[in-house]
Amino acid sequence: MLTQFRFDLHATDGAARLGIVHTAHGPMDTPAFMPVGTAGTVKAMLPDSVAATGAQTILGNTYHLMLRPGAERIGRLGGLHEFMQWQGPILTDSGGFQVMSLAKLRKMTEEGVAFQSHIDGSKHLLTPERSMQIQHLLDADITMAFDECTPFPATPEQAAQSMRLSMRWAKRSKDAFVERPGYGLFGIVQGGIHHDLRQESAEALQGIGFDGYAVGGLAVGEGQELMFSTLDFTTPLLPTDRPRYLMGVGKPSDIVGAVLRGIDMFDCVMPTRSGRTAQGFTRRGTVNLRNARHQDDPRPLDEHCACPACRQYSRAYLHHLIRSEEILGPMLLTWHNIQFYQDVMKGLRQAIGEGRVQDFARDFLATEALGDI
Ligand code: PRF
Ligand code: ZN
Repeated sequence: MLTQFRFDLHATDGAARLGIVHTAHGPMDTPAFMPVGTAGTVKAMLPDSVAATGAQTILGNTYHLMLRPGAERIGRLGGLHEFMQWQGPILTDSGGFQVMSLAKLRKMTEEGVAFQSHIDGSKHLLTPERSMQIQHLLDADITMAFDECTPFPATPEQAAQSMRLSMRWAKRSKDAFVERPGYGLFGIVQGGIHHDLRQESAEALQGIGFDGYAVGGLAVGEGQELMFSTLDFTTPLLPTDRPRYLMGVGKPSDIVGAVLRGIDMFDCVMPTRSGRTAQGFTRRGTVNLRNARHQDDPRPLDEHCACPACRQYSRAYLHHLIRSEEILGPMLLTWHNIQFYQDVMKGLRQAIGEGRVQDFARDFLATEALGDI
């Protein structure tokens, strides 16, 4: 029997939700954090190590993979799961967001975005139809609609124009998406920080009909307070029987706050990127392992963590690896940070299941604010 793409909502606690997304490559317990594997690798991690942290789904990027090694090549080699040896679900971003932040000489029209590669200057055109085709070649379990992430700040007129273009692209994405059992397509709500535009966008997407709904255009410089207030009026506009995904978020406190506001899925480069720059997440906030205060410290980075970096090594050793620019330093810190994020998600899921997510959030934020000792 083929798995149908499905979202089961198991419990709610206030606006927070406990559920499971079922995909062709297995389930994802929600709220979920999906580590970023932009270029066909979660940087510095073997796929088995990523899975060992409890991560069930990883993210891939249309933009990067179409440029190198090419979507058709990955397709011929059996798809992204086979290529990178990740057995679980893969969600791919549609490319629009990355084109705007990375590509050179971009030209956006109704048709799509023409741009030059940041790698070799080669010319490309990304349209909703081509983005769907690429995500199919990659064999993404969850395909994202092609959108424009409205920059912040934007005038209400700019935000409206940008959102309406994304809604026309969302319709073209849906028309080009090939339905297959276990595979889903998510629409992306845009509209900046404007209530009326978010509502128009949420309604337009539900009129088209998607398997899940992402909130895009946040965490682009507006700050946590505006992001939370935008979520406060946006998530109630979304159907309760479909997963909700907050794109590119975020810090642990952003995630905890967004789960309280009804978000089910997250991705962010923060745990992986900061792991490569010597930053470690702990229950008492972040720690910079490059700092000399760690050089004689025999304690683990986080005594509550069961990852290899914390189970076997001292802060002094991690500090030594960073200072010596040894490859094992970023490897261990990345593993730890992904483990930390997965432990936060597991804590949130347990708390929602037991009806104590408000207490969990309060304790989490209070402990984080204590700072490292
Ligand atoms: N759209 C897409 N990808 C994204 C975003 C978006 O708005 C964001 C915004 N935080 C991150 N990644 N397609
Ligand atoms: Zn650890």
